[in-house]
Amino acid sequence: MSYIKEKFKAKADELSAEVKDLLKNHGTKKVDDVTIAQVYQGMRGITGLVTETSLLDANEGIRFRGYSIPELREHLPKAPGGAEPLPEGLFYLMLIGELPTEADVQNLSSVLGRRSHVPNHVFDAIEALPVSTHPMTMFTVAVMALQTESVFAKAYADGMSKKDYWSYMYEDTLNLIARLPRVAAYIYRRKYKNGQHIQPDGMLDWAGNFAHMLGYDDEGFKELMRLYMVIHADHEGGNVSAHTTHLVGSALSDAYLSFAAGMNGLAGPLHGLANQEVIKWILSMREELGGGIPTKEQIAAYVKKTLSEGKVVPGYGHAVLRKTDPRFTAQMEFAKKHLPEDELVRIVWTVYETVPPILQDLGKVKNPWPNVDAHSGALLVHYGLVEYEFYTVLFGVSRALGVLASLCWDRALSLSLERPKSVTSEWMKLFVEGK
Ligand code: CMX
Repeated sequence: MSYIKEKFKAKADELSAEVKDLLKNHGTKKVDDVTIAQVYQGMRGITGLVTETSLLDANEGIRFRGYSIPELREHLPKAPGGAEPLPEGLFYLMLIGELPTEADVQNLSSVLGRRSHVPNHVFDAIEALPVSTHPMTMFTVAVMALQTESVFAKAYADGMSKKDYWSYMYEDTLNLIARLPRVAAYIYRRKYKNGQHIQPDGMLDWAGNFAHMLGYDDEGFKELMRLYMVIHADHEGGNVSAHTTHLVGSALSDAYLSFAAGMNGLAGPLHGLANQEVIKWILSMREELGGGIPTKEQIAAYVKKTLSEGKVVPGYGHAVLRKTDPRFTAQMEFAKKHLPEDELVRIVWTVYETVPPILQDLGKVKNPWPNVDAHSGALLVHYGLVEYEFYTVLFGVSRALGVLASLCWDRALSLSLERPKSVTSEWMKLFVEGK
């Protein structure tokens, strides 16, 4: 057994014993009350899940095992000559609960490199789809095709014991994370670069190699990919992609089945697809206004037009956050350092100065501030990755780190099949009448 796996097992055994005690001594203690509004309106704010890897505060934003994004940028190991954290380090932190050393991260990078082989039938499955297929559909099809490689599914079919679930889930998790950059890069090169594929570079880190296989060897882009893969990785357990992965995994579906399900949720425009919607919205605003950087007045008029057409302003608002998303701020800092004069970036910043008061004035939007998706597209366009339909796939590759680390914890803690109670509106009416 590898030392990282052994460490995970030791941590999991410790926490399992604590959870057992917690359930035995306090299992009947109430953590929440639930209102009818919450039941109808997306279960907002109901504490009903346990996710170890990260915790979201409405005002401060996300913390991964207690570390904020600025702290991660400071403390996680970097690539040689680089300034951004390596995503392998964040994965280690989410899985083990401790900051990794340089050696831990190097070890994880080479483990992922060794496990990254993608069987040919996965590429054949992608090739079977029309080139016009949305990249997120290609991505989930490819993940489903990879499911043939699940060691968890094989072990279950052979009759594995409950106490070994965590071990096979761990193996599937590392194998899947290792393979995703190759799969995603294949989709990109097939759809947008005439199928001219680029072989992996085994000397590079996970995100650096991903940038290389996409066809972007600029050091700035590699740094952007490392930061991008870190900030999109996890956002506690209730968001659609994380919750879906966890829910499907609770049926003992393997990591491939569970992750593919989560990715279908990420592909929705109110969740991960918002990153493509933002850049589409900005580009059509710029085109409609005749190019250049629009003024605040022009942006305000365009926002009001968007709202009057019954649409949302993409990249703004959040189900939990109530302040500017620190993932937005991290990208803004990256842009200030590397591309402060970029026109699209300047538009993103002017939109940031303009949109919040307009949304606030609507009186119904709970969070008028930008989320992670409001900034990412402008950075990608700067380095030449202009094919915005692909952006959610980048989000998906990153999100694998968090949701799959969580899936390992789910099996290690023996979390149950998820099965909340639902009622009909008829039931609700009778309940209100006290019947
Ligand atoms: N533009 C216009 N209206 C908005 C809005 C926005 N950016 N954000 C919220 N609203 C509206 C809602 O549509 C809702 O209107 P109705 O009452 O008419 O249905 C009202 O304000 C109240 O919504 P809320 O409680 O503030 O927000 P929710 O928790 O229901 O939804 C979210 C959160 C993210 C879906 C919503 O803010 C939104 O649609 N934003 C734009 C899409 C987006 O950027 N999504 C990405 C989120 C991050 C991610 O998951 O990647």
